Amino acid sequence: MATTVSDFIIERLHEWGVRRIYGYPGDGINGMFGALQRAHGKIEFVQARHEEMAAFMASAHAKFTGELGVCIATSGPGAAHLLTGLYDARLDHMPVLAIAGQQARAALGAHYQQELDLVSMFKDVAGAYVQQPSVPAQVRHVVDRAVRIARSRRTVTAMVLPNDLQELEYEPPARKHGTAHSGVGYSAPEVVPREADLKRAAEVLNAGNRVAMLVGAGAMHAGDEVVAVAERLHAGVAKALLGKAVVPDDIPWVTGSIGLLGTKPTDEMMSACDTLLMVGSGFPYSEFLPKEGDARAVQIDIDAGMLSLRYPMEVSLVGDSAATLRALLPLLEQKNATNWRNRLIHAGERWQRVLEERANAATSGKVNPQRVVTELSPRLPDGAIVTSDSGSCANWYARDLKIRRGMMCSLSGGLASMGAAVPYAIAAKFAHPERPVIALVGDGAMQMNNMAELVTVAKYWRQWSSPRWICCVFNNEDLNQVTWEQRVMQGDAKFEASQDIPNVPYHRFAELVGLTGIYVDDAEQLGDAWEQALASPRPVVLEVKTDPDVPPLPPHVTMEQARHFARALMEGDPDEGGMIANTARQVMASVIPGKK
Ligand SMILES: Cc1ncc(C[n+]2csc(CCOP(=O)(O)OP(=O)(O)O)c2C)c(N)n1
Ligand SMILES: [Mg+2]
Repeated sequence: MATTVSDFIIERLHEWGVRRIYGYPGDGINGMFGALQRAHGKIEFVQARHEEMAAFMASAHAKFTGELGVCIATSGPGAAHLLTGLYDARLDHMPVLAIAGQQARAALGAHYQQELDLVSMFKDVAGAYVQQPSVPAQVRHVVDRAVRIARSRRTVTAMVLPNDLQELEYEPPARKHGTAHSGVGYSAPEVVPREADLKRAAEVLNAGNRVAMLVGAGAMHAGDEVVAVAERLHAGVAKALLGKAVVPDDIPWVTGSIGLLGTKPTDEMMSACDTLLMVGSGFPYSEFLPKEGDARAVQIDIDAGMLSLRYPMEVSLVGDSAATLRALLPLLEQKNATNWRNRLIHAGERWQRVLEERANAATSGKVNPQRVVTELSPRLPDGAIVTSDSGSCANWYARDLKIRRGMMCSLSGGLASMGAAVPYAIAAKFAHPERPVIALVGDGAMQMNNMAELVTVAKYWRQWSSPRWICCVFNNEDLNQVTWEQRVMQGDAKFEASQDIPNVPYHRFAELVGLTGIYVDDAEQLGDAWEQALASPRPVVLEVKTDPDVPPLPPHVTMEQARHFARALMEGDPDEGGMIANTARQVMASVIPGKK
C-alpha cells in the first residue's frame, strides 16, 4: 500500500522522537488514526475522555519530560475542545503540537458540517506556527517547522489537516521553484550571557547585604546551581508556584512559595532584602516583590520577553538558567551574611509552627483541609510526582506540601485552569510509570471534568509498572477558593446560587469504575488513609470531607481585605458561625503561634 500523507506524518513525528500522542478520534481525523494503527505502536495513542483533557496531558507530558507534548483531535468540536489545554501549555511555555482534523478541501468555505475556520481559531494560542497544508508535497515542511518551532520557542504550534488530504498518497516536494525542502532535528543551544554582562550582574549581587532569590519553572534543571549561588550569596530562596520542585523544602533558608499562595518568610524576605536575583520565573504579582527602588535586581531568563517585566531590573541576562548561574558563580564573592541567613531561618521555623497550628486547629465537625496535606507530606515516597488543581487545595499544595530532592510537581500555573490535576497526573504516570503520582483536587474541579478522566485511569492502569496513583478529593460542597475571594477581595457574602455544589460520593464513583475508593471524615483517620492509599494494589480515589470555612489566608492580610471580610459578614454570610471561629483560629495561629 502506498504511503499516505498520514503515514508520512506519523513516521516523521517518530523521527522527531515523538512516542506518545494524547487525543480523541472523529471522522475529521480518521486518516491519521488509520496511520497510527498501521504504525503498530511505534507511537502510542492514549485515549482521553475529552480533547481538553488530552491537551492538558500533552502540556503535562512536556512539563514532566522536557519533551514535545502532542495531542490530536477531530475537526470542529474536537479541535475547539483542545483550546483550554493548549492555552495552559502556551502560558506555561511548554512545547506542544496540536494536530486537528478539518473538512475536505473541496467543502471548505461551504458552511459545511463541523467546518470551523481552525487556522483562525488556533491563531492566538498557536500563533507561533499554525498551518493547514493543502497538497501532499507541503506536509513535510509543515511537520518539521511545527515541531522545531514548538521546541525551540517552548510554545504551542498547530497543524490542521483536511480529511481528504490525510488519505492522499504522500509526495515529497519536487525539485523546482515554489517548493520547500526541510529536514528533521533540533538541539537546544546552551545560551550564556556575555562576560561583560555577567560581570555587571556580579557587581550588583556582590554589593548586596541581604540577597533574596526567586526561582521559577525555568530553573527546574538548575537546582544544584541555585543552591550553589544561594550559598555563595548567603541568600534565601523563594519559589514561584511552578518552580516548587526546583529546590527542596528541607533546606532551612528556602522560604517556600510566594504571592497570594505564599508564605510569611517569603513575604518578609521580599520586603527586607536589598538585592533580588530572579531566575526563570514569570511570577505575575509585582506587589509581592520588593517595593520599586528598595532592592537592586538581576534577572536571568531564556526568553528576553520575560525580562524586567515584574520589577525594573538593573541587569537582565538572557540565558539558560543552569549555564548562566554556573558562569556567574566564579564572579561572586563569598558573603558572610550570617544575620540575614539566621533571620530567614528563624522566620522559617516560626512559620513552620504556624502551619502546624493552622493544620491542627479544630474545625467545626469536618476535616481541616490543611491537615490532608500535612499528613501526606512526610509520607510522600521518594520520587513522587504531585499535581494540584486550581482551587483552595492549591494553597495547601503551595504552603503545606514539602518537596524533597528528586520529586516533581506541577499544576496549571499561568492559566490556573480548573480540571488539570487528573489529566496532569495521568500524563505523569505515562511518562514515569514507576513513580507514585498524587493529584490534589477540589470537588468542583472533579465535577467539571476530572471525574471523567478517572475512567481513563481505569482503562490504562494495568499497563503501568506500578499502580500507585492517587486522586485526593477535597469534598467541601463549595467552589471554596472563589467563595473566599468574593468575601475577602469583594466584601461580598457567600452567593449560594453560584458557590454551593452538590455532594457527590467520589469514592463510590471510583469503585463503580473499577478503582479503589477511600472515604475520610475524621482528621485522625488521615494518616492511615494515606498509608493505605500509597500501598494499594490499584489506583485510589481518597475522598475527604473537608471544612469550607477554613480561610485560604494570604501571607499577610491587608486592612482592605479585613474590611471586605467584615463587610461580607455584615451582609449576612450563610456560613458565618463556622467561618468566624475558624478564621479567628487561623489568624491567631499566625499572630501568636501556640494560642488557639
Ligand atoms: C476553568 C475554570 N473555571 C473557573 C475558574 C475559577 N475558579 C478558580 S478556583 C474555583 C473553585 C474551585 O472549586 P473546587 O474545585 O471545589 O475547589 P475548592 O476551592 O472548593 O477547594 C473556581 C470556580 C477557573 N480557575 N478555571
Ligand atoms: Mg470545593
